[in-house]
Amino acid sequence: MSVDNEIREFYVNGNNVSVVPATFPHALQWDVPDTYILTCGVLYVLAIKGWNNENDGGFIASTPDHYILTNNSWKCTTTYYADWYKTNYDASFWPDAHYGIAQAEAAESPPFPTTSAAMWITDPTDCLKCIFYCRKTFTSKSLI
Ligand SMILES: [Ca+2]
Repeated sequence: MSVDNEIREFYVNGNNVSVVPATFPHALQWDVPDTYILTCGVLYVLAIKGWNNENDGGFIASTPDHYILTNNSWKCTTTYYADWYKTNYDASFWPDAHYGIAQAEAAESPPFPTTSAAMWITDPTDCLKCIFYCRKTFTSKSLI
C-alpha cells in the first residue's frame, strides 16, 4: 500500500494503527510501498487518511488474492466526518472512489506497474492539495 503523498492515519476495523516508522517506514514516500500484515481474524473496514501536498494524489493497496484492492468499490472524500473510520459508520453516501491522474504516474513508476490491478484512488475532485479520506466496508470473511 502507498499514499501520495503521505499516509496520515490508518484504521483496521475501526482501530487506529499508528503511522510510525516501525510500521510504515515509507509513509512519506509515495513511490515506496509499505506492507501491513493484518492480524484481525475478520476484516470489516479499512480506512485511511491521506495527505496530498501537490499534483497527483491518492491511495493504492492490494493483497495477492485481490480481496483488498483499491478500485471504485471504495469510498473517498475530502470532507471530514466524525467517526468516519469506525466500523459501524455508514459511508454509503460518500462518493465512489475516483481514479485520479496518478494512474499515469503509477504506470511509469514503482511500486505499482501497469500490470497491477490496483488503482490509485482519491476523491472525485482529484484534489491537488488536500487531506482525503478513503474507506471500504468488507463483507465478513475469515482471513485466517
Ligand atoms: Ca502528490
